[in-house]
Amino acid sequence: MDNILVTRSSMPPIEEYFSEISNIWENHWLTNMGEKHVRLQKELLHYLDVDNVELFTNGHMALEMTLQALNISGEVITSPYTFVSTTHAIVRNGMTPVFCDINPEDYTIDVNKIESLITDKTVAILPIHVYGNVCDVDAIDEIAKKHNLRVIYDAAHAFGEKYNGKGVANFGDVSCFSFHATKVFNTIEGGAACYRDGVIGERLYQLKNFGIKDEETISGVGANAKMNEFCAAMGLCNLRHLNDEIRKREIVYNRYIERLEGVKGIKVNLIQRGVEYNYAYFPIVVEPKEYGNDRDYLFKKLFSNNIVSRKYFYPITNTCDCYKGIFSPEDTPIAYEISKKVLTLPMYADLDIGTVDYICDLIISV
Ligand code: T4K
Repeated sequence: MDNILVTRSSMPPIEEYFSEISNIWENHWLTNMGEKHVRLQKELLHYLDVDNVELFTNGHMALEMTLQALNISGEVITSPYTFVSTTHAIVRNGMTPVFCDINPEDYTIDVNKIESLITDKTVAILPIHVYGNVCDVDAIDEIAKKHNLRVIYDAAHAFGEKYNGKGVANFGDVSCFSFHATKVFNTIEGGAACYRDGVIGERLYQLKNFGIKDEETISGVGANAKMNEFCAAMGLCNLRHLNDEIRKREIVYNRYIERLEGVKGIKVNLIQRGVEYNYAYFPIVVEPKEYGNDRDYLFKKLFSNNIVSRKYFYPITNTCDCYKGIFSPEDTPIAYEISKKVLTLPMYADLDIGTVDYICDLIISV
């Protein structure tokens, strides 16, 4: 049996992609906001149910440039239970991450702990919609308004989701998505920032293109984070199949739930009320005392049976080598604890139900 990996990139039929890219050989336009870039941007406005979107070369640059575009400096309240990109984006902008713990139900930032971390240096909150679980956007909005803070959502996992009928990127000042190969929607590499304020949009557009305003005006210290035409073409193709892909993921999710919900010591991730979910990941939390073995044991057992699960998110970012001695995991005990117990099981549209059953049998048989 070939290894079953934690995910597998969605790809359109090869003929569809060839057909999409074929006119590039006529117009020779490869990058710098070409025709496919413009079309994808337009289609995403509709799909994401937002007013404004800017495309990027990847999700990380969307986050980094968003923080730069907001023109802020000081402390940013965030959570360490995420991919290291979130924390790096703050630090690489010369700002200080202040780590807030998560809640143990859905692993998003614990809104009851945010206010105690606010100081006179706090300028923003950067919460993460972890695994597609939507943060308590209403409470965050209230706190931000009360303390005059910016809110930037790391929505890398939440592509296409709705909360109470609204596109998830309509909350906060800016929401950043990742279109990486491993995501529900991919453009090979890619990302986007959805924003409210037109001034931020203008800055984002310039920053991703060296700060160029026009041929003779360089108004910002930008970099290069433009999405090229081949990536945009992949996005145009993948978007046509996305609803089907999400329905297939839903079938996989339902089977996992059917088999694993109620297994002693295994906590599954349930869909939140009011959320139209995208089935991005399938995390389980292993409680060693009740399960009889710990997460690492299960990881190895699955691995030796050709199932390559992943420990998303371990280590939490405030324990990464590059941040050791600067931050302490003791500040975020719940995130620290869950990071030692979590395992993300294979999840993708084409994962067959027989394989899901095989994975569940292995988990149950421990
Ligand atoms: N914020 C959050 C919360 C994020 O999760 C991420 C990215 C970002 C920000 C930053 O967005 P980007 O700048 O990446 O757009 C992966 C991804 O590289 C990363 O995008 C993702 N989060 C993170 C959670 O996971 P790795 O190191 O685990 O990926 P890798 O190469 O081990 O791949 C995992 C599995 O995916 C493979 O076992 C098989 C499958 N795969 C992978 C690749 C690269 C494919 O099927 N096709 C592929 O091309 O980081």
